[in-house]
Amino acid sequence: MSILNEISEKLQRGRAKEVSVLVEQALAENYSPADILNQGLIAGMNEVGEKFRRNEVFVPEVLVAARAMNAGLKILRPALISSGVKPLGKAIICTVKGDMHDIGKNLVKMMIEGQGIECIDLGVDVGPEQVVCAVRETGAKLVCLSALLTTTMTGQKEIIDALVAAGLRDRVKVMVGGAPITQQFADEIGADCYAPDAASAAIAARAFFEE
Ligand code: B1M
Repeated sequence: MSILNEISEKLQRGRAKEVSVLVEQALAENYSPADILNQGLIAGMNEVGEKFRRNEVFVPEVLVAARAMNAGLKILRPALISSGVKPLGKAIICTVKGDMHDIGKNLVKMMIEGQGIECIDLGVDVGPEQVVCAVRETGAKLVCLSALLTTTMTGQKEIIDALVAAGLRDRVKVMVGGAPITQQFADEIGADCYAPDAASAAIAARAFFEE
């Protein structure tokens, strides 16, 4: 079994420590951080997601797998983020109100930081007021909103509406993403950009700051 398959397997079984060790080993063996991420960690998490959908595993198993994913990401992080780059600017990132999913957000954050953009992470379950305050306090020029549930995706619109009401909409670009989000939804709620994955989110973020 290749080391990337092994990472995926251990992640699915929630073996956080073993995932960390294998990620370290893969980096030492010169596997690219992108391959470790996509073919190891994300592949494993996708498998867990499918099993969860088919009711073959339940929330506790998903949680331990998520912990293993975050443990692996922690090791991978320095390799994903290029060092010594002068920040292009500041971005705010969060998962919207009512939504606790943060693995995708954390990935997007890492990839955006990898583009030399300082990323202020407000965490999960974040409402419009918190985002408005953070934009005022930090002067960030980009707001990145993640939503993983069909029931919370409207939280992205509420934040955009709040930015309009606070007179801040012209000062920031808003990027949205997350599994249920589409380009059509992004257009309907007045977002500036939709990114389907962390890599395209990072490219779009860089493009905003270089405009
Ligand atoms: Co939840 N969950 N979950 N869950 N969970 C999903 C999302 C679900 C699709 C599973 C399923 O039914 N197949 C389903 C949503 C159904 C729907 O609304 N359509 C679901 C559900 C129903 C729930 C609960 C309601 C379950 C329950 O309690 N009955 C509950 C809700 C809790 C809450 O948030 N209030 C719940 C809870 C949980 C856990 C806590 C157990 C755990 C989260 C742990 C954590 O995040 N710390 C969890 C997990 C892990 C998942 C799955 C299995 C995996 C999500 C994930 O991390 N994927 C997920 C099924 C699946 O997606 N296969 C599922 C890996 C991650 C890298 O992908 O987050 O999509 P993703 O991010 C991608 C892109 O979407 C994009 O880039 C990322 C990387 O390329 N992206 C952006 C994300 N944000 C972006 C922002 C951007 C741009 C791109 O710009 C700003």
